[in-house]
Order: sequence, then C-alpha cells, then structure tokens
Amino acid sequence: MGKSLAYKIIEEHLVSGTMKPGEEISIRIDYTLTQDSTGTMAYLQFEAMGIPRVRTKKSLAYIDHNILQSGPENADDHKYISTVAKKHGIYFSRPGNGICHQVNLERFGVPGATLLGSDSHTPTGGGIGMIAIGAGGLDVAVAMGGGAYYLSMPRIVEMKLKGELKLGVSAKDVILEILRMLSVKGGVGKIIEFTGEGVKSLGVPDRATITNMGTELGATTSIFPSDEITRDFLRSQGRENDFIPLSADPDAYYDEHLELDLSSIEPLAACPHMPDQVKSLDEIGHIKVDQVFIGSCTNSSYKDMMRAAAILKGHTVAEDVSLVIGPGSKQVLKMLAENGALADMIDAGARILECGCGPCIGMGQSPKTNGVSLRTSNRNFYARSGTASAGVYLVSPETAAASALKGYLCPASEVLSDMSVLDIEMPDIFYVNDNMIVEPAPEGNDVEVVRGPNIKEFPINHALNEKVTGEVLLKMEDNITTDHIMPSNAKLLPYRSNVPYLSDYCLTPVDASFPARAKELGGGILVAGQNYGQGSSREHAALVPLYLGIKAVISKSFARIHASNLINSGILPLTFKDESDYEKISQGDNLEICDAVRKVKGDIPFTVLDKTSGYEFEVELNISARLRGIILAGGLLNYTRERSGQ
Ligand code: MIC
Ligand code: SF4
Repeated sequence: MGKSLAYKIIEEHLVSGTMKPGEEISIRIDYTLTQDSTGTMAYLQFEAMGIPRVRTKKSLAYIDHNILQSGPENADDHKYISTVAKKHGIYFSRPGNGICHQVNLERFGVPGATLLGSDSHTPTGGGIGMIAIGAGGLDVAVAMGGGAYYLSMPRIVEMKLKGELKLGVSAKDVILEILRMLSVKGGVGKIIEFTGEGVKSLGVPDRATITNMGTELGATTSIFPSDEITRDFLRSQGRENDFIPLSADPDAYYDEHLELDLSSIEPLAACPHMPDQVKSLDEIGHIKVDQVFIGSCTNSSYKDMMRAAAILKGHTVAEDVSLVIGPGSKQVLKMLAENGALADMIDAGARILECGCGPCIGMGQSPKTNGVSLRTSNRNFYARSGTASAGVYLVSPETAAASALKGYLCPASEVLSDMSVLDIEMPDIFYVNDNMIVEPAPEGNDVEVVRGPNIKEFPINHALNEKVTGEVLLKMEDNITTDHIMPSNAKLLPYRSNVPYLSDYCLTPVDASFPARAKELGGGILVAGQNYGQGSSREHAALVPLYLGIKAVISKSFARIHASNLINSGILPLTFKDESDYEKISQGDNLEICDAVRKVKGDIPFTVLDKTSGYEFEVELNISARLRGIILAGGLLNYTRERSGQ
C-alpha cells in the first residue's frame, strides 16, 4: 500500500522511533521560527544551552506580537532578540515586516521540509506542503541547536475535498465547517492531510488559512500537497527554485478517511467563546456588531485583503461599527497601497493597523463592554480580546467586510449586487523586497547581546521528590485554554521575560484569588477536565505555574503542546484512569503521591491518595521512557545538562 504525503516527509526526516500512531518518534528539523512573545524565553533557553551557532538550514526570529510599545519593555525585548539572533546565526525579521506565519509562507516556506515554530499556528506552513509544527520555546531552542524534535507519531487522517466553493464562501468557512464536524478536540494526536479534486480550487493562501486553523482542532499539523498551484505561488514570489511536486501515493494508506464537499459550504461563524461553536449566518441572524477586525495570521493575505477592499469600495462603515484592518505583511500592505485597494479601505473608514498580530491577541483594539466583535482571526477564547464581557465571532474576510458596512452580521451577498468582484485575479509577480530581514553576523563572537532590565531569570525545577503533596488549588472545567492559564493582552505580553510579574495573573480568568492562594501555600496541584491547555504554545502556561509551586496537573486529557511544556518544566501531567474520579475530588482537598519516582518510572501503579476524603484513585502517565526521564530530572534543561555531564 502507498504512503500519504505526511508519512513520506516524516519518514525522510525520521531520526528515531517506529512510525506507528502513538509511538514516540523524533524528526530532524530543517527550519525554525520564533516570534517575539515566545522568542525571548526561547533564546534565553538557547543561550543557557551554550551552543554558539544554530545548526538548522535556516532559523528566523520574527517581531510581530509585541509591537504596541507603551513602555520600554517591548522595544528592549526587540533589541535583545535582534542581537541574540545576530550572534547565533538567526535571521531577524524587523517589526513592521509582518506576521511570522504570513511572511514565512511568502518568503521562506519550502515544500517537503520540516519547520518547528514557537507558535501554535506554525502549521500555516502546511499550506505550502511542509510538515510545520508548533512547540514550546525550549523544544524550538533544542531544534535550533541541531537536536531532533520528539513527538508521538500522529494518526494521519485524509480529508478528501470535492467540488468548489461558491463566491462569497472562502477558506475560513471551510475550516469552520471542519471545526463544526470535529470540534476543538477532534484533531488531537492527528495530522490532517488534504487530498482530492477540491484541493485544486484553493490557492496557497487559502490552503494556509485552513492549515493555520487546523491548530484549533488540536491537530499536530495539517498539510496540502505541493502541486502546480504551489509552483505558481512560489514563482510569483520569485522562488520557483524552491518548488518540488509532492503528493500522496494514489493508493496511500490513511488511519482515517473524511470527506467534504466544498460546494455545500455556506458562510459560517464561530460563536463565543470557542472556535468550534460554529453556526451558519442564517442560524445566528442579523446580530448587531460593534467592532470588526480583518487580519491575523489566518486571514491577512493579499487575496483576503483584496476581497475585503472590493466589498468596502465606495461605501462607508456603519456608524456604530469600528472597522480595523491589519494586513499580514509589508508585501501585502505595499501591494494594496500601490493598486489603490488601501485607498478604498481608508475611504470607507477603516482604521489601518501596522502589519502584526494586533487585536488577535488583545494588543490594542479591545471591544467595548459587552461588545460584539467579528474577527477573521482564529481564536475567540474567553477574555482574549482584552474585554472579558465581549463576544467574539470568527468569520471570513468577506463576511467581516459586509457586516462592517451593514452594522450587523451578514454574508457578502447582502451587500454585493455583483459577486464576481470577489473573483480576485492574483498578480503574476508579487512585490518582493527582503530589506526588513536582517542577516546574522558571519561569525557571532564580537556581537554583544543587549538585555533590558525586564529580563528576569526563569524558574528551573529540581529532580522529582519521592513524595509529591499539595492542595487542589483549583478544580477546572473542560477546554481550559492557555489564555485562561496565562492571559496575554496589551498589559501582560510585555512581561513574557518576567515570570515573577506574570505570576500575579496566572489563571485569574478562572479565579482571581488563585495566584495569592498559590503563593500563600507555596504551591499545590491543579485538577481539570478534558483538553486542558488548548491553544497557544506559550510555555509561560507551564513556567508560571512552576514558579507558583504547581507540582502536578490531573486532568481528563491534555492538549499536545501544553502537555510537552508541562513535562519540559518537570510538572506531572496526569490523567484520570477512570474519568468519574474527577467528580470525587474537590477543590481544597489535600492530595498525596507516595513513591513518586517508582510511579513515574512505571514500576508500580500510579495511585493518588486524597487525604481529605481518604479516597485513593489511579491516574495515568501515558508518556515515553524519555519523557519520564525528563520528569524525574525536573525538566528538559536539567535532563539535557545531566546527560551532557554539565
Ligand atoms: C496565540 O495566538 O495565542 C499566540 C499569542 O500566537 C500564541 C503564542 C504566544 O502565546 O506567545 C500561540 O499561538 O502559540
Ligand atoms: Fe499572532 Fe493571532 Fe496568529 Fe497568534 S493567532 S500568531 S496572536 S495573529
């Protein structure tokens, strides 16, 4: 039987392990990327590893998240990242150049290669046929040093696309439809591989919108073949030499098969506060809108912007709506400026933002109290916009632009008399000028790394104790996101290199008293439902709990990147063997794990005693022997040091 594309790329990069779903494998990483809000920590960790130059084909450091500079912290971090990059052989994308995933697709993505990024939306690269995976900063630091990336071999799922999208329906609606089918947990432990005739009707930026939001399914990554459309895209970027044709074998084996008819998809929206709360616009109705944001790494490509501009042209944004638009890259912005589309947007009343993440991560443009915000971004998690009472709906650029004009949620067909204006002709040649990419110094010895005063030490765990005890400081529901665990917004993102500062905000969207209680008791244990830690790759969601003394999290299940981050920090990620035991544990109970070392080694059953109720229950630690070693050592840095004899 033949092989899927994902299988072939992984096989070609395999360093260790057997490629059976669920088994631990490790793969060689060709490219890495970091962004600024996870990058400072990743580079501090890279420095701690003592490797002089990166050992990848190319590593890139982007500045795109922390570009709202309302104090010196962000600018200080930019300086740190630019100097550390120059010293260690990393290319530096200056602020203003654009969102990491958009720029990476345009300028650096290579079909068939592997990419590891310290951002959960790194799978955007799957739109150009890469195996692109999001990970915590420490894993990316190890990959920069030439180390393999370890993961559990995913199940490879075929998503066969047939038919073509109707005008007014776009890639965002496709991934929303898939989220409706599969939910935010539906992709866990899987790679979604797109095949079928329908693939041909989607351009590379459309494919990238879909793989970008594959992250919201919990998938390890998603991938499209590299075909003539990929070749055209690379040619238009002056990079045809990077093209190679890649696809699954005609008789490829897949662990699962799914099908989707593109022609059946209608305009959709994900309702507050989860990307899988998807309904058709008809079902939701004409709800009044206060704010519209068109941008983010999901929908800020040239085509997305041109479609929005085509709808806005000659009209005025509704009186009660604030429309903000953030083109994804300098390339996109310059092209819009030159062809007049930017003027159409400005004329309609749009507020133009610099190229970056912006409102997507609450960096400005928070909606009003109880406001309704339509966004083309990928996450509408509770409080992420910076306004906890606001309701964020995720929509396509077409729906966003049309609704901004009407003042209520509606599809493009309610505004346009001629839908063919959405049929955007793509330019043969895109504007290419990489002048905002700074090359590293040929030899870094003389480069001085500049550290701002906001860079504080990060916590490092100690080897696992024989006995692990602690109070259940918080008992949480299903689908707790990293935005709950370590909120990020304009006020907090500048402190990503200052864990003590962040600790006062840990888990506050769930319970404002948590940090004070954790500090008073010197730490404890967390209990949660399904899919704990979904969302971001931010390792701060593990480092800050570590700083607060959290020793273990017991949940019904974990999101992939967060589980790795917990292990890398030496925090036990335990799952209930019998989920009904979740009900038997109460917040405030005192838990005890005796003989922890033998339990982690797997020598004896992993039991936990609830000393308050006297109830004993079994948990599981479904991880490889290597990961058990990391927990025993008290995290990845200790483990690496132990093994290198430092
Ligand atoms: C996000 O979209 O949540 C972020 C901000 O890009 C994060 C990274 C971070 O927390 O810095 C992500 O997706 O990994
Ligand atoms: Fe930036 Fe938002 Fe994309 Fe995260 S999801 S990389 S914050 S644009």
